[in-house]
Amino acid sequence: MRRILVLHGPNLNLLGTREQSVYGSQSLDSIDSALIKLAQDLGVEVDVRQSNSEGELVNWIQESGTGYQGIIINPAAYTHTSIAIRDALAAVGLPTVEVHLSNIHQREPFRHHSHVAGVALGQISGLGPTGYLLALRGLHDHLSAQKKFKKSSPGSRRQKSASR
Ligand code: CA2
Repeated sequence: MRRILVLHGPNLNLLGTREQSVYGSQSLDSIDSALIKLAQDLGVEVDVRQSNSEGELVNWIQESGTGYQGIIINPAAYTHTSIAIRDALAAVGLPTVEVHLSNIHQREPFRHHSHVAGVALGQISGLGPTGYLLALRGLHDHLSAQKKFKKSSPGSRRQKSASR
């Protein structure tokens, strides 16, 4: 079964308890439950983790090279500071979707730059908890398309050259 690693960065464990005007009222547990439910519907497995530590996130990204096919990550404040997380994602090379609850481009200038965006398949920002669900659907579609392409491309190339 396809396995997706979902990583939440620092302070996201506080969701629903403070700053509700920025991040909404939903708790991290309830976001995770909705993701797990969608994953079941799609027939994929999600492994969901949260850490306040940059090193722990880097270790998890490195370890995902075996046994996982994609990553969904909200690096939280590390989005704007962590070259280590970007380098780990680039090293592992798994398709990665970056998610932000708030629209980082409408906020303070220091939140406008993401170190992760340049190595991500895509970024979803500003759609609240729905962003995680869209990320899972998008990653699932991407992996399915990749699989189809890998299966069909050598054969179709052979067919094309044979018919010339
Ligand atoms: O919008 C997002 O998802 C962010 O990644 C959230 C980060 C922020 O540093 C990024 O610029 C954008 C902050 C997460 C902190 O979450 C809290 C939740 C409740 C109360 C306090 C912080």
